[in-house]
Amino acid sequence: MKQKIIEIAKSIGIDEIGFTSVMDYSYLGEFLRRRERMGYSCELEEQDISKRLDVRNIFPECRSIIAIAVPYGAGYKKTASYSKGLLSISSYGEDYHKKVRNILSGIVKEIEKLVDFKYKICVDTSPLIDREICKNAGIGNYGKNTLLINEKYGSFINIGYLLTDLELECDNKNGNDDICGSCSICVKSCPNGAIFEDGGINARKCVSYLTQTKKEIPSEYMDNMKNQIYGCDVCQLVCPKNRCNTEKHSEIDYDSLMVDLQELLQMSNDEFKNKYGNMAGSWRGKNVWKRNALIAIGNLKMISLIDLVENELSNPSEMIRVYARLCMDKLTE
Ligand code: B12
Ligand code: SF4
Ligand code: SF4
Repeated sequence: MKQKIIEIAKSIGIDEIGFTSVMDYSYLGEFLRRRERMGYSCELEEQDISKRLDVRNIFPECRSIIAIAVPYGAGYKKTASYSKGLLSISSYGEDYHKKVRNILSGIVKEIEKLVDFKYKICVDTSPLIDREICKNAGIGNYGKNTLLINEKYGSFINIGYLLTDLELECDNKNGNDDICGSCSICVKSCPNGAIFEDGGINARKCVSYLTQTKKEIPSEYMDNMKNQIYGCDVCQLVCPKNRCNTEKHSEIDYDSLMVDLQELLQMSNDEFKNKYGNMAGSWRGKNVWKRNALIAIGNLKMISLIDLVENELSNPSEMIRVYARLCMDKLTE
């Protein structure tokens, strides 16, 4: 059955697939509690640690997990723009939640032709720890930047998995291989110093987090957000393990990763949904992007937009008013 599933995946273009029967993740309990105590975790992850520690909490019948990696952004290189906002490559094109889910549904349909089985599809939004499950299934190993790095595609991979009641022969790769050695390029390159010297991150310092949170952003982190409107790619772009990706021929429409800041400030909710609603990065809604636009306008010193920023001082949203004031201070300092 395992071999048949590998062939099914190949027939729909997926060549990185793995299997694990590890259901109990309580071995991560102390690590997760320590992160929380140290203030390194964030509100974008499941807060109830006990829910995260056993796959059977969300799918009691689970016997085997089928994990896949879907590479993205082939050929992606660093973009610079001094008058636009930037989106991370993880938000490029069709929302990856939908894309990976559809691929997993395709695999399910084919397995169902062979056997009756129960399953649950997980991509990003479950309380479980996606990377640990996929690591155990043999999809990759951790880099110091905490990204799961696949041997063939590097870390520009979206990951997802099927919890199933099938009894499959599993790979179960439990150890952590040190794949970074003495390299620490990402540690030195991270704009906010979020990556620890010996690996791991303080999520609350990560620019990707800062572009998504609705909480107050400490002023000392704001300059380092530069003109990011969603996500951050720095620790992946600099990683030598991603040469397999960055050296590919680029087919990327870089314009679609750039945001017209003037337009964003003036957009209605419907206009925002029409233009950006299908992108993974728009999930927090227009006001969070608008807040980030105000930070970017301040960082880029876009004096030409000062009148528009001033209008935002009377925006009904308190968050927008606060960041409009900070932006005005930067534009007039
Ligand atoms: C919350 C969250 C975030 C938060 C916090 C991330 C973090 N590192 O903790 C923020 C907003 C910062 C974030 C950012 C990004 N995210 Co995110 N995120 C999540 C989410 C929803 C939960 C992650 C979580 O539980 N974090 C808590 C920690 C404990 O979990 P973890 O990071 O997976 O921890 C394991 C490893 O990092 C490793 N580890 C941790 N520290 C150390 C230290 C050492 C020395 C070693 C060896 C290993 C190691 O062991 C941990 C336990 O298994 C997952 C989806 C999910 N349900 O799992 C996506 C997910 C992790 N994100 C993903 C992506 C793509 C990103 C971004 C690249 C998006 C972007 N371009 O901006 C960045 C990358 C930032 C980074 N360096 O991690 C992918 C990762 C794919 C991959 N190849 O690894 C995931 C899996 C979503 C998906 N299904 O595709 N994310
Ligand atoms: S995504 Fe950006 S801010 Fe976050 S750890 Fe990587 S380089 Fe640092
Ligand atoms: S840049 Fe270097 S240290 Fe960071 S994840 Fe890549 S190989 Fe590891």
